[in-house]
Amino acid sequence: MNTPWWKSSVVYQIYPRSFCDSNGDGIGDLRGITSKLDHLQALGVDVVWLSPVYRSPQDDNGYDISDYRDIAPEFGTLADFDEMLAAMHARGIRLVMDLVVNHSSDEHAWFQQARTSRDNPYHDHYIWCEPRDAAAPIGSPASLPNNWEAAFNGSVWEWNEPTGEYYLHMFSRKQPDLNWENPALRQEVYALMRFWLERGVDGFRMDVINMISKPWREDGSLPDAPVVRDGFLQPGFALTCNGPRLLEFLREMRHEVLDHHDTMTVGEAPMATTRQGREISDPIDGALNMLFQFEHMDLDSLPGDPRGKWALKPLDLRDLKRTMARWQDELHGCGWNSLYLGNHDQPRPVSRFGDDGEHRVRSAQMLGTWLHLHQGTPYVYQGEELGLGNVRFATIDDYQDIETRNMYRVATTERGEDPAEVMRAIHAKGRDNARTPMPWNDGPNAGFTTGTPWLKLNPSWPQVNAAQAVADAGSVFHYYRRLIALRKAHPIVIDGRHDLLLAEHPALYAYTRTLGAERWLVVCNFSADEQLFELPADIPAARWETVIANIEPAGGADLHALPMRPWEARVIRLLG
Ligand code: TEU
Ligand code: CA
Repeated sequence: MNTPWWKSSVVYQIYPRSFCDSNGDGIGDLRGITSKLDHLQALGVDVVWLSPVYRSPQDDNGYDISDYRDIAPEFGTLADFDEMLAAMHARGIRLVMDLVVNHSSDEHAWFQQARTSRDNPYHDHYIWCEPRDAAAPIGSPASLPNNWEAAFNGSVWEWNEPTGEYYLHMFSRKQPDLNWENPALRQEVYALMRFWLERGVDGFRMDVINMISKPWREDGSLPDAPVVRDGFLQPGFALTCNGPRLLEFLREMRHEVLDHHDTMTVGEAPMATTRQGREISDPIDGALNMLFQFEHMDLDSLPGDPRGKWALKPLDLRDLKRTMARWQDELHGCGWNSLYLGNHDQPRPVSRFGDDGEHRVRSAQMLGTWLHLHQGTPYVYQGEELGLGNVRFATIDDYQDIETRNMYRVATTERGEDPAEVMRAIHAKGRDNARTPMPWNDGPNAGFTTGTPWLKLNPSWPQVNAAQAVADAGSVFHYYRRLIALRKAHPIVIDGRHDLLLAEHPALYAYTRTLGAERWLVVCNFSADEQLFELPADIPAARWETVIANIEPAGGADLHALPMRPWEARVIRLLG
């Protein structure tokens, strides 16, 4: 059976605003991306996932789209896009666009029309609700259709005077949710997907795609969320993920669009379970090739705390083992996993799971080994191949992200939280950690721009930049290049069965991959202390050889008593 190209591919995510600025306005752009394709080709990636570049007021940095068929002027033009795509394809690199169709921008022509009248043909492209109590003041708890809090704070309901009703926005008030119950809206989405596929694009990453089916009740209302904190507003996210018609809508999208093109699709699915992962990525009855699930992204937050990801908790490695093993084992042979530790919404992995100080390079290489040797399609987020870490800006004024700034305001002014504690949470989990401009060299502004960067650079740029990494044979970059090459050369990395070892060890993470008679052992030390790895007695290892390691292996080692140095990673071929 021939392996689909997206199973053997490594994907590189570009956040265009922060990748490379070609015209000195301090904002990354399409021509900047085209100028850096040598870097991607040297790394050996096969696909680029490009975060949104469509026309947008940039309220949520492009995840609020006002024209799905045009390029935002700050990123360039459709001609620049075509030139970039041709240059990628000429190098054998495919392009996957970011499809944001749970919501549009409020500046989209559809919404501008929809909000004028209940009879407007575009009115039902969006989600409207009457006040719960018509006599209550607009915006008051008695008036609001339910108690859901938006992801970026405040109610999910915004009043629209011309039609005398509220519209739903799970994110910012400038991101009205689209009404997928409306077949006409769904056909609009399929048409815009065809527009990009016919332009040569190779697939889509689908933004919060598991939120498109809302939990409507018979009476046409959306139920209140459970009360988990004082006050009226409660987190509503969980009620809108994995709704009743999700699979139906996705299968329709596959039938209408995806089956007619050779595409790769990955659906962003907060709160997805392995069952949903299996259902949606089932090659026969499913709809998408894989999901971005979030279980491993929630392990360092206090479970059930209404502050969500901002309620910090140290990671227990055994939790990571349990969740990763479940996703590996339950999708093996029937679905497909994405593999990621970072993206534009998540803090930098080396700061979150490794050591961004003394052992930055080694721990970044260990994390890359851990991720890339699992079964699935790995994603490298820009800067991860450099071992780029988090930033710790001094004040909230240095942060740009709407999610961070809104949370800071509400936490410190409405909830009376200590600003220093809130800044500590922002340093650990803020999305701007991943959005600092890509450092290319040790010249002015790290070669990102000749102007003033839209967001401050990570101050590590004189030491941590692409030119330095490419020149240093021991860098994260060259180690990632070798990891990516492994996937090309060895079918076991693509198709081998995963088996977790040492489930209860608090610092060593070990698993095997087995394909036919071949078996590989992956051992990673997720700690700053030396650990002793002891291969379980039932695994024969009379002969073995190291496939790749981030530290030169010590001679005469015995797998049944193998010292693992701080942040050491080793991939071993067991020869029986
Ligand atoms: O993110 C959806 C999502 O779940 C985020 O709210 C994420 O969980 C959170 O930011 C983690 O702190 C997608 C996009 O990736 C994100 O950039 C957008 O802001 C969001 O949807 C709305 O489009
Ligand atoms: Ca620019």
